[in-house]
Amino acid sequence: MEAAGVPSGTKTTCPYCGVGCGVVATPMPDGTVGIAGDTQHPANFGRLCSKGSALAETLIPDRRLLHPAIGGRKASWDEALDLVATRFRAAIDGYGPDSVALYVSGQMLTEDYYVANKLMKGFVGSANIDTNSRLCMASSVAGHKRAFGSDTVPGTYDDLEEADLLILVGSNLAWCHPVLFQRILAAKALRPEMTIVTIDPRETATSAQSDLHLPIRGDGDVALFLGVLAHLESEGAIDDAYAGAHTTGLDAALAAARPYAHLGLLAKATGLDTDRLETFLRLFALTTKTVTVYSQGVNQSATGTDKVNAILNCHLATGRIGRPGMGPFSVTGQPNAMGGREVGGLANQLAAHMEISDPAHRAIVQGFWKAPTIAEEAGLKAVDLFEAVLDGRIRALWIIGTNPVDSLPDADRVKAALAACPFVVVSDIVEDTDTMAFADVALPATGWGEKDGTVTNSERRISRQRAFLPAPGEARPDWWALAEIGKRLGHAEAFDYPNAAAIFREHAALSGTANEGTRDFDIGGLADLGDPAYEALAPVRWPLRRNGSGAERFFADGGFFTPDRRAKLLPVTDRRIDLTTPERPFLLNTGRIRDQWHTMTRTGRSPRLSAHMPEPFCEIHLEDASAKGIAEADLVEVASEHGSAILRALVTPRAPRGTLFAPMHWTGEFASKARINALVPPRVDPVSGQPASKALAVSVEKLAATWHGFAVSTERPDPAGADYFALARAPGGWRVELAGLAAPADPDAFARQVLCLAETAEILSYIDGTGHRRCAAFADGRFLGALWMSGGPVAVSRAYAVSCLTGAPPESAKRFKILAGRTGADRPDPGALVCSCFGVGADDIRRALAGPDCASVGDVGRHLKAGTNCGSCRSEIQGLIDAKPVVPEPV
Ligand SMILES: Nc1nc2c(c(=O)[nH]1)N[C@H]1C(S)=C(S)[C@@H](COP(=O)(O)OP(=O)(O)OC[C@H]3O[C@@H](n4cnc5c(=O)[nH]c(N)nc54)[C@H](O)[C@@H]3O)O[C@H]1N2
Ligand SMILES: Nc1nc2c(c(=O)[nH]1)N[C@H]1C(S)=C(S)[C@@H](COP(=O)(O)OP(=O)(O)OC[C@H]3O[C@@H](n4cnc5c(=O)[nH]c(N)nc54)[C@H](O)[C@@H]3O)O[C@H]1N2
Ligand code: SF4
Ligand SMILES: [Mo]
Repeated sequence: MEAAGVPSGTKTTCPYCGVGCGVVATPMPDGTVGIAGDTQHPANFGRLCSKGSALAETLIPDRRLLHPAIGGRKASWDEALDLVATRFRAAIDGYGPDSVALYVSGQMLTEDYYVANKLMKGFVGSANIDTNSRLCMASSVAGHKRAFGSDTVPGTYDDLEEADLLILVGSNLAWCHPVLFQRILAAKALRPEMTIVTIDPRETATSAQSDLHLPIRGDGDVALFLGVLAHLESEGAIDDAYAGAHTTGLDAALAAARPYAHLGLLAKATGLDTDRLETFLRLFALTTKTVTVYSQGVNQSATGTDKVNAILNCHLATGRIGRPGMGPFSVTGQPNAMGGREVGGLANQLAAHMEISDPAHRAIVQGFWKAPTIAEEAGLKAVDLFEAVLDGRIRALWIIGTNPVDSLPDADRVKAALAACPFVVVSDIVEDTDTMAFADVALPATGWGEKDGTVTNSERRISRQRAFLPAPGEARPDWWALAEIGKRLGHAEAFDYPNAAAIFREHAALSGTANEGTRDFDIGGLADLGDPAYEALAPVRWPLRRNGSGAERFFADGGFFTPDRRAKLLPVTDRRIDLTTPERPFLLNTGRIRDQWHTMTRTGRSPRLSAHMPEPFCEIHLEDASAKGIAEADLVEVASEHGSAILRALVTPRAPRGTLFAPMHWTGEFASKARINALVPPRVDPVSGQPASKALAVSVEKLAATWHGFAVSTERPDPAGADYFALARAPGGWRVELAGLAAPADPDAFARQVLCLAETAEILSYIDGTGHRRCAAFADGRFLGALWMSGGPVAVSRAYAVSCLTGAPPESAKRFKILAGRTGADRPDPGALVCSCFGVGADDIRRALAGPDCASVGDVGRHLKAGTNCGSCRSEIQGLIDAKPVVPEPV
């Protein structure tokens, strides 16, 4: 019972990563939303990471797309939908069904995704629907299917806690699946004998908390797991009973692996030293309860599918699969990567884990949908699909819930493709993404908190996302817009859905149709869920068959979904190639940071999340940096054969020699030139079609900037004219880093422009003896903003400058203090933000550590509260204790 006047919370699911945490959201009378972890949700039991905790800050009206638009002009839904249907119909009639395409997203709800797939494959009659999961999970899907005959994740999160050996391959779990990582650390605290091994070329927040780090050479993973398999054989650790009864291909796989039994060869192929290799091989051979978790360091590779099978081979050969504490575990990135696979959202799938290439499956789906047609062969995979847009084969394209101008490889070519396409529709929640700039028709979608449906997390658990806010403006759910087009294309009955529940029931019924245990994905048991039961649906793991039977795990006793019900071991080979050239001698690795989500359209709205790493950066080893004359905080230009980016150098001993790392997040909206995919070539895995986003050859040079600047402003700053800028939200306004090749002709006018000042603003400025220019602006005693400029990186305390935006209006006598850009002795500088929940900085933590009774992460928590809420920063705190910072700190 809620007390009178206290609003009751809505149980929903976090819209970010595939951990799939339960959230309780409570709209407050003052218009804000209270966010808490759902203590009853089996994914998180009440925990949330920094991104989940900050969800309320992203629910702001700023820049929301609120109504449909045609060519930038406001339009009614009817007008916009009629136009979409007319243009799609014209293309289909004139050029065939394959002349239209959908490009969708693992962030759509299952119900949205189901309707999109049904529309294309059953009613348009083309499989030209692909998804950003192609950039994310495609290699895992392909590897699973090659080995298991189905795209099955066999285990559960409990297995990660129960394992004696937990191997994290190409996964920065501490930052990318933080709550799952916290669960693992909690399990390890209870069972310290549990061993965590991280396999990643870089030192990361995850490797910092592992027992063993294997700093593998990029793409050395196939060789490493061939070495594991060979070692398992030589140690007699193959489970002959399991392999004999439930698998095929063991002999060929062993033959392919045997050369890697030679430690010297293995060391050469992986770049690892023999000591660490021997330790790891011994651990793997001796530990029955082994779980191998893998993520984008595996999937996003030209050898991604082979990496997956090399890992699966080792688990199949030892029978370590489907039993508690054992198994391969592909963690999913997006909140509904799994749901998308369940509905068949990839161009080479059908629906409900059925195969487009199987006539019997096609007949089941077509019959169930009562569809006039059914796509008979796989459609174009993402990279090829955009190539077909560019060369005119695709004449009408609808993009939903993804931002390909930033996230696809060769991203400037994607821009060119969209510019060339006769008709582009974009459904989003934000009005000005880099992709939206190319929309002929913009359709406003309801976002998290406004829409209703289901998502499936990494352990096959289906959870409800529930609405707790009204839809803003004219925003409508994506499934509704898709169904309206289905109706307008003449299929009123097939797309007549009253609500999301009706779509879910249909999806569940299809999964149970003609199944009888022949397909892994079966939620037939949910096909008769009434609307109230759907509304109340508690998190549930599939399979859940019509007869009520389910399965906690798959494959402990075989029962694979291949024709002979045996798994297949594959004789994979190491196809790694060296990509560097004398002109481009560095390898660029790309990935994620703790507090941003992809292209920042949501997390970029949160001042709290934007404070952690507020600029696009590039990690570089200190010896590489010194050889190139690059100092800490310099700006560098990184260039590939496809494009270039300007990034802040973070010089660190943690980066491997010869390799740079840059985040994937920054877009044209937040930075001048940091769209990292402009550099990434469209090189894909030959089996899965997944881009190799983790390795490309680049050059790096110091940018010849003659001036640098930093500003804070209550208004969104206008950086026009700067060769480099990086904008970020801050409490009370914005912050921006600036730089240029030539000094602004009129520095005062430039300051006015950057700070968006009216003529009436009072400006205080001076140039000090070293040529540093400082300027602060006020109106009616209120602080409006300040700009600092100098010849080199600006040495101003960012934390102090940002705090001026929310502080009390300064008395006239104190205004000059702002120009100094440093706190007084009375107010110590917090330093670079570490704990975003409590706003604790690195210098705060160092001061606490220098004092008495403070030596551990727990002590820091007791003194400063840092790390005691979401726990996402605990590895960074440990790094400060070890005097080996996990995150290189900007000035
Ligand atoms: N904070 C945050 N969390 C997220 C997301 C986000 O945007 N921000 N996105 C979500 C999504 S969609 C996804 S897919 C996941 C991704 O989650 P992760 O896969 O954990 O994240 P990444 O940073 O892309 O890459 C992981 C690691 O792979 C390493 N790596 C690169 N090349 C190799 C290699 O050849 N071999 C090995 N073994 N490792 C290599 C990189 O150095 C990197 O540390 O994160 C999800 N969670
Ligand atoms: N270089 C490099 N590139 C990468 C990666 C990498 O590691 N390195 N990782 C890849 C991976 S794993 C992934 S998953 C992709 C992610 O790349 P994207 O999918 O392009 O990234 P997002 O920013 O998540 O885009 C989601 C879009 O949907 C919008 N949106 C949010 N909610 C809704 C909604 O309810 N309905 C609709 N219609 N729109 C909504 C958001 O505003 C945003 O514009 O990037 C890939 N690209
Ligand atoms: S770990 Fe964080 S981002 Fe992922 S679902 Fe949980 S709260 Fe959301
Ligand atoms: Mo992803």
